[in-house]
Amino acid sequence: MIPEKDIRLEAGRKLFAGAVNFLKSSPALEFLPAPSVPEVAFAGRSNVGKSSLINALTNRNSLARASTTPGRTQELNFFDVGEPLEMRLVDMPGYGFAKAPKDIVKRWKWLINDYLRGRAVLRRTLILIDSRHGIKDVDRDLMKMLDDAAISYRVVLTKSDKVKAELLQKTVDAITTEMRQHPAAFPEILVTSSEKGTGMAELRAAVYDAII
Ligand SMILES: Nc1nc2c(ncn2[C@@H]2O[C@H](COP(=O)(O)OP(=O)(O)OP(=O)(O)O)[C@@H](O)[C@H]2O)c(=O)[nH]1
Ligand SMILES: [Mg+2]
Repeated sequence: MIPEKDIRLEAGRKLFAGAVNFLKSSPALEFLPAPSVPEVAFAGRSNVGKSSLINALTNRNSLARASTTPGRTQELNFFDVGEPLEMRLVDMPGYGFAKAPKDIVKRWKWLINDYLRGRAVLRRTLILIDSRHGIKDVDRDLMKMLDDAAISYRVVLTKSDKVKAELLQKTVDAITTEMRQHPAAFPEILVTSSEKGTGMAELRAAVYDAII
């Protein structure tokens, strides 16, 4: 018999083996695509690696625009996955970007919060956390909002290539413990590096799990 884990990994691989296409950018809620297929959203602080992770996950170099400058992604970007269409990935603007103008920060915050709270087809939000920095209070604010609204989310550590194995394990343990206190959080976290490809097979399986 094929182990359950291998079946999940294969399903995740297949999901992203076919077509992946940019659909549209939505600067405001009235421009969202029709809520016709399941969605998985990528949220996190500015520069945490959301766009890079979408590129690594889909094996495309520049599907989502990444940049060394925080504040690169300014709208909700939708990507169609599968042919026929199976799901959408949503790349979001970052939060917690101290240097951005106040009115822009406010606009992004409302856009992110309104989308996450109101989107019926949203199956899971992935909250990306930089392996070097761990969870910050802005991340906790988002988690609290999602807990209160009973919207399912899961933590994904990014840039794991930037920290030594021992420290990484400590961070994983601390975050796993913290996540147990959050009612809407998926208990197991994922560790990734878009740079090295670490954790991509697991992340594809996690996206597959969220939409079935
Ligand atoms: N070493 C390393 N660098 C990474 C990794 N993922 C992303 N980066 C770098 O981090 C920077 C930010 O990446 P983005 O993907 O643009 O981050 P973002 O979260 O989409 O940023 P905003 O759209 O501005 O919120 C870029 O310089 C990336 O090359 C990783 O796994 N390892
Ligand atoms: Mg981005």
